[in-house]
This record gives sequence, structure tokens and C-alpha cells, in this order.
Amino acid sequence: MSQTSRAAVSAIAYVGLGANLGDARAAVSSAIQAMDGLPATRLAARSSLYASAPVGATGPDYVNAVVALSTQLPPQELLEQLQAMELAAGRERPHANAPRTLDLDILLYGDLRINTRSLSVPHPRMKDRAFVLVPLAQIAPHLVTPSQLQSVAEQRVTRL
Ligand code: PH2
Ligand code: MG
Ligand code: MG
Repeated sequence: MSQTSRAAVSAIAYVGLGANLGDARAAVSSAIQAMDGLPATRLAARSSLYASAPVGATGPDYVNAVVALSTQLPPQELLEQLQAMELAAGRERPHANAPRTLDLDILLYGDLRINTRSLSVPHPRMKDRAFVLVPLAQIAPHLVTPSQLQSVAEQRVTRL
């Protein structure tokens, strides 16, 4: 193929969802469905919903989940689509880690390593967070080791 070919290549991207303001369960469920409708993107797998204690933050418990997307969107375009979904769900950012109506974080994008001002992939804190590792292990057990799960075992995460 020539270097100018536009053949669309799909990647598997893992996205973490979180919410702890308003009807968090409904927000996460409808965001999972909405991701299946993003341009050039299909929902490939979804975890259960989980309730989790806030990590490094205050406020109510979170509802969390992780999905796998098969997408032809490049990482920055996927990020912009996810940010538009956050805004549509009423997301405000009064301060870091403030309670939120919807948070959508790209955890992994294929095996890419990305470090730009707007995007760090793999997500730099995912290995410290049971609310990411537990749902990720449910849909992609090959990506999470038992010792990683063990290291976050004291964080409360309950399947809903
Ligand atoms: N997100 C954060 C900070 N802390 N804690 C839980 N349990 N779930 C989250 O989604 C979460 C958090 C920052 O994005
Ligand atoms: Mg987040
Ligand atoms: Mg975020």
C-alpha cells in the first residue's frame, strides 16, 4: 500500500467510565450505549457496572465501568468525541477530581504510548485504581495480572 493510502485501520481502545453526581447509574449506562453510535466506532465489550469508594477525591460513591471500543478514530479524535459526550452530560470542572456527572477516560489505545498535553495513554494512574482494574479484568483478563489486582484489593469496588 502506498503511504498516502487512507485505508481505515481499527484499533481496540479501552475507555473507563465514571460518575458520582445525579443519576450516575443512568449516565454510565447511556454513555455505554452512546459510544456504540460514535463515528467509525463499535462497542466491542462492556463490563458490569460497579459501585466504588472515591479514590483521591471526596463526595458520593462512584458508578464505574470499562468498555472496549473497536474504532477507526485516531486517539485525539476519540478523545474529542468523548469530551463532547461529557459536556452533553452536563460535566463541569470546578476543581480537580470534583464530583462529576460523567467522566470518560481513554485507558489504552491498542499498544500505543501517547504523551501529549491533552492525552496520556496508557492512563498514568490506571494501575493504582481498583475501579479501573476490576472492570477491565472482567472484559480483558489478559491485560490485568493477579498481582496488580492484589495491590489494589483494599479499595472498595462492588459489582452492581
Ligand atoms: N475518578 C477520579 C478520582 N477518583 N474514584 C472512583 N471510585 N471512581 C472514579 O471514577 C474516580 C475516582 C478522577 O477521574
Ligand atoms: Mg478520570
Ligand atoms: Mg477524565
